[in-house]
Amino acid sequence: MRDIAYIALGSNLGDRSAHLAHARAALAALPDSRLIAVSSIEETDPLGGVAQHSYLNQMAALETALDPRALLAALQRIEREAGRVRDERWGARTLDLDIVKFGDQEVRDPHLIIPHPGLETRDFWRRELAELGEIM
Ligand code: A4P
Ligand code: MG
Repeated sequence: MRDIAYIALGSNLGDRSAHLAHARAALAALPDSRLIAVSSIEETDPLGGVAQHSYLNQMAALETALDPRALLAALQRIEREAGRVRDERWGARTLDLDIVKFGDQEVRDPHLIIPHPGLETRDFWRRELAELGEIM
């Protein structure tokens, strides 16, 4: 079965638009998947209280036959390729990819929660989803 996954792209370090462009190309190249739409890019103030640069955020709609765990593994590989260094939680990052929604699926694993809990509080995610025609 193919579902539509909504993937949040975020970058606040280095060439932010280049990191988002890399992420879009990498998503489009995933196996058994088709990048069907992307929202406009928004510049947003950093959440989380750690002093850092503003973010560029964007939402992608990916039709995929991958299951949520396989998709998470693929996204983490794309983050690594973009040179992300995981140090401080909520800290600056070249590229962050989060699965915001995945069809109607709900996942409650220790390492994967779908829908993403941040959906409740991140207005920019909700705006971007609305732009893609996704009704919450
Ligand atoms: N994980 C659990 N559920 C998911 C999911 N649905 N999608 C786990 C992706 N990952 C999920 O993430 C930590 C762990 O979350 C992963 O190992 C995965 O197993 P991470 O990307 O390694 O670390 P992080 O991003 O620093 O932490 P976290 O909790 O994911 O934070 P967020 O929610 O990603 O927030 N401000 C603005 N303006 N814009 C932003 O995009 N992003 C963040 C990061 C902070 N401030 C921001 C923004
Ligand atoms: Mg994250």
